[in-house]
Amino acid sequence: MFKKIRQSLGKTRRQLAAAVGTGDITEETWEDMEDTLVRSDLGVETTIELVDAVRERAEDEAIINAEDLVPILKSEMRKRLESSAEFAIGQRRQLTVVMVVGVNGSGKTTSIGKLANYYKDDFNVRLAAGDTFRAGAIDQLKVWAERANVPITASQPGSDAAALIYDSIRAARARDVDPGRKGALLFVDTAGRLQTNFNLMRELEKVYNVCASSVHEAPHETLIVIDAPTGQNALEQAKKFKESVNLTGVILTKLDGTGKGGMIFSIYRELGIPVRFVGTGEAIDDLVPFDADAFVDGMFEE
Ligand SMILES: Nc1nc2c(ncn2[C@@H]2O[C@H](COP(=O)(O)OP(=O)(O)OP(=O)(O)O)[C@@H](O)[C@H]2O)c(=O)[nH]1
Ligand SMILES: [Mg+2]
Repeated sequence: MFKKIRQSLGKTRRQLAAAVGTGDITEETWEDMEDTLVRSDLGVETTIELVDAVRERAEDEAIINAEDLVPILKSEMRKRLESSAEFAIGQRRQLTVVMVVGVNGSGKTTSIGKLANYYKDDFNVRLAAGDTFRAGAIDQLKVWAERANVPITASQPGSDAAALIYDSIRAARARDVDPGRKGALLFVDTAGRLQTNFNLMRELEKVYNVCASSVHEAPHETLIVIDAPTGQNALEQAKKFKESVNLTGVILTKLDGTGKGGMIFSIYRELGIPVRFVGTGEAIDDLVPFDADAFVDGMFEE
């Protein structure tokens, strides 16, 4: 399962292995470490903080060999990927509602298709075609529903997204809730939007509020899709989304296109929400649940 993440992290891995180096620790060891971490997209702040922490521990523990820095660096990295937030998918309830949001083209619809496929054995999954804005968006989600073999609730392009969500929740309640057996799981697709588009951001809030007022504690997860190649800019966008809706987690897509996983650290640092899934390609099974230990290991090991 982690093979895909490891492949996607190929570039970072080779760099990190080389960065720590071998032999005695010198001033250059620290400079190289810093350079490599920045180049792996960890961001300057995270990098400085990490290297300082590793350096302090290395001094405390009187470490002189560069190789011995690897476990320290790994444990400091791991510490920065901790989250106490429980993932709402998987907790027992009749109907779980998951909203998926983000800027245009980040991979929302594709990720929903993958998620539907991932969860369909354990839940009665339904898709809500909440992107009524972009021409073709509804048909695109229908194709994914077919591929994953799950039902979809859709309306006409141009119709009211909030009304469609309301209908989807009704459909899920009426047809997908299966007391004592599988719970219902509704994935809500939304139109891509720039955080600067006032009207579309209001629409997103409306959709959120429909979920909140129709289902107890919904949306149980509001996942923002961030594409890895967009880097730091994507984080700024995400911060703005956070001002409109209560984001609970991240799906990091297109990791296969960058080879750099360092952005994950900035997500934890700057957004304060956990990464839940990583997208590693365009196929239906190119989605991996995020696991911090495996991820950090994947950044180093061959
Ligand atoms: N390589 C790669 N491509 C991806 C991944 N996730 C999505 N894509 C591609 O990214 C493109 C955009 O994906 P969509 O799912 O349509 O993105 P979206 O966020 O729904 O787009 P809008 O609805 O237009 O805002 C498609 O060509 C996908 O195949 C991924 O993890 N890896
Ligand atoms: Mg879409």
